[in-house]
Amino acid sequence: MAQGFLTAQVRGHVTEVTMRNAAKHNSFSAAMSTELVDTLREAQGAGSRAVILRAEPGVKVWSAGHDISELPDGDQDPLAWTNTLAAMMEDVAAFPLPLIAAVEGGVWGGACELVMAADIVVAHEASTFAITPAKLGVAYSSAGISRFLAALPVHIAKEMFFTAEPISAQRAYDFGVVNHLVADADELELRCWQLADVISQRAPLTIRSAKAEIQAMTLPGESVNESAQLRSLRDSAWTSEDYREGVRAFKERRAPVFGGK
Ligand code: LCV
Repeated sequence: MAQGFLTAQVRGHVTEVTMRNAAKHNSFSAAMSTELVDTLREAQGAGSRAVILRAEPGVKVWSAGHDISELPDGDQDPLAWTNTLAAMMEDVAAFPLPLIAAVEGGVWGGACELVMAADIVVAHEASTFAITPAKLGVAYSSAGISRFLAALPVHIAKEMFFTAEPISAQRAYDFGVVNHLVADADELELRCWQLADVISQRAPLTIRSAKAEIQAMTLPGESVNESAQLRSLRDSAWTSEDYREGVRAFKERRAPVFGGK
């Protein structure tokens, strides 16, 4: 059921989805995550052959990632918690149609994974990209990390995970994460629609098959997620005092102080 965090516009065989919760920097609450998945399914059901995902023109933040107010507080068992953004990412990654991310503004945390999972990325040259779990003390899922590694060179992925500092759109372009850099919001829209229109004139079954093949060849299967050692490392972060400190610090608008336990 749509909650109004997103709108969809259909033209020909293309659906353009716009994130419209700028007041919360398009952070992904459970409701917005569900709405995105539902909207993508509707686009597919309506016969679209490509989808553009964008924010409203002129925003400073494309998306601030997971809605931090919905992360578990630390006084509840995080292992019993359902990570709604991670669940959304599974559906986005399995989405069979070409997904074009039209990026303007800062892209943070889980939203950065969303951009990495898109098939084509067009970005305003002032955009930035940051992978932020080390600022919050959370452990990132194996499936999520595999999506970063499918898009980024390994040393860059490590630098981004370890520093949590944003990189520029130009750097992202240099690494091949961004397909096209554009100078303004009009050009962003135009370039995305041009790409989507061309894609929608090509053979849909060929594209669907190519996308599935590329996903299968660039992303590992379930076995990595099931590693007991990795699971134990993730659990030790989720149950740590540092995780509680990271979330508290965001809410108190201060820098976190991590003790490593
Ligand atoms: C809820 C928010 C958020 C937000 N959630 O504006 O990848 S992981 O592991 O890190 C994963 C768990 C994840 O994705 O976590 C989220 C990662 N995201 C971040 O670290 C970015 C968090 N946001 C920020 O650092 C700032 O908001 C930026 C730098 C993006 C923009 O700063 P600015 O001063 O322009 P505000 O911080 O004032 O944000 C405007 C409103 O949006 C809320 C924030 O609490 C504020 O709400 P109020 O107006 O009610 O105070 N907001 C921003 N990000 N991720 N809420």
